[in-house]
Amino acid sequence: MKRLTSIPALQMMANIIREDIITSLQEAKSGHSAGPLGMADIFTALYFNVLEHNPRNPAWEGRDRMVLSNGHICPVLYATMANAGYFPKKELFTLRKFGSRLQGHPHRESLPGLETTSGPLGSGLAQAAGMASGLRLDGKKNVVFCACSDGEQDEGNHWEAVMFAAKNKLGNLIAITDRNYIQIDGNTEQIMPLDPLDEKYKAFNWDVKVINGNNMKEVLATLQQARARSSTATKPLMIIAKTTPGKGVDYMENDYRWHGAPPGTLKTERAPALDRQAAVALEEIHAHEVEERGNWYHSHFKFKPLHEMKKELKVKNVDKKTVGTGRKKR
Ligand SMILES: Cc1ncc(C[n+]2csc(CCOP(=O)(O)OP(=O)(O)O)c2C)c(N)n1
Ligand SMILES: [Mg+2]
Repeated sequence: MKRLTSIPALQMMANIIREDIITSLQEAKSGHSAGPLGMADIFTALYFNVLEHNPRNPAWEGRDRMVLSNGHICPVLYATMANAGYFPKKELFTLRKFGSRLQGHPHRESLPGLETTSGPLGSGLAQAAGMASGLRLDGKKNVVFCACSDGEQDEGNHWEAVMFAAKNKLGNLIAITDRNYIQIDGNTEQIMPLDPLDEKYKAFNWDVKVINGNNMKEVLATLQQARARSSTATKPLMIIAKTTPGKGVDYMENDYRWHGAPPGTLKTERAPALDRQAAVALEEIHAHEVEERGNWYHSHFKFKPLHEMKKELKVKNVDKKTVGTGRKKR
């Protein structure tokens, strides 16, 4: 895996991934916007720098395990995997289509590179802790990462896994909470208060780090240090990443109603007309990128966002003929 090592290159990739999230959601006409956009920086840092993995050989035994517990944010996982080379970017147009390998919640046996099937919240950390424990028992050095959300920590099962991981001193387990303060119906603190979340993990005998999950410099340094410490650590690590839901699209940012809505489907006070929503989202992400770093990605073919590739990929109407066969066994 070729790593992106500079902060500007990683920030640029995160914005390409944001554009690809919007394009795939626009095509699907359903799915989740807020969480995926907020977590784009973290997934970029993981897949383009921190993880030991091989997109051309997804089942490579030496790989780190990346478990996505909050399965509904899979548009960010798919867009990141496509840009990293797990499958052709064109396939992002099949998100949520019948027969696609890119289901609305990840289906492990459909797509090589997925470690688990997810969607039912609260179960991913238990699966990741089981993997970490198994790897330790086998004397393996692989590290297990687990992304989870704040809303899913209303599930009791999550806290059983927290206790199991601490008891078994799983230093090879690194969890990342998307602390965006929203869940399906509103603000997390109004629905089921979680704060002080860092103190809770400390009390459960975990190491804890609180970061700005949209600051690439901080994200990268934290994830690199976390991976480096995991070979000797005797406590699991929780990274509480404070993110902005809907990051990059002004009319979506910090509005919980975009939790499960794609552009073009929801009228809000801040949103433009329905038929302009996807275009405005793309324009805003792109304008921000150009403002920060100039027009870099137009000089790199492989760094092109998906919506600009529609013509050259000859994508017309996506139907069953153009999507994967699904259920590919590994
Ligand atoms: C066990 C379970 N209960 C309920 C749901 C329905 N559900 C899907 S997403 C969601 C909100 C979870 O909050 P969070 O993941 O923090 O939302 P986000 O920040 O991504 O908007 C709920 C209740 C589910 N997927 N699984
Ligand atoms: Mg949330």
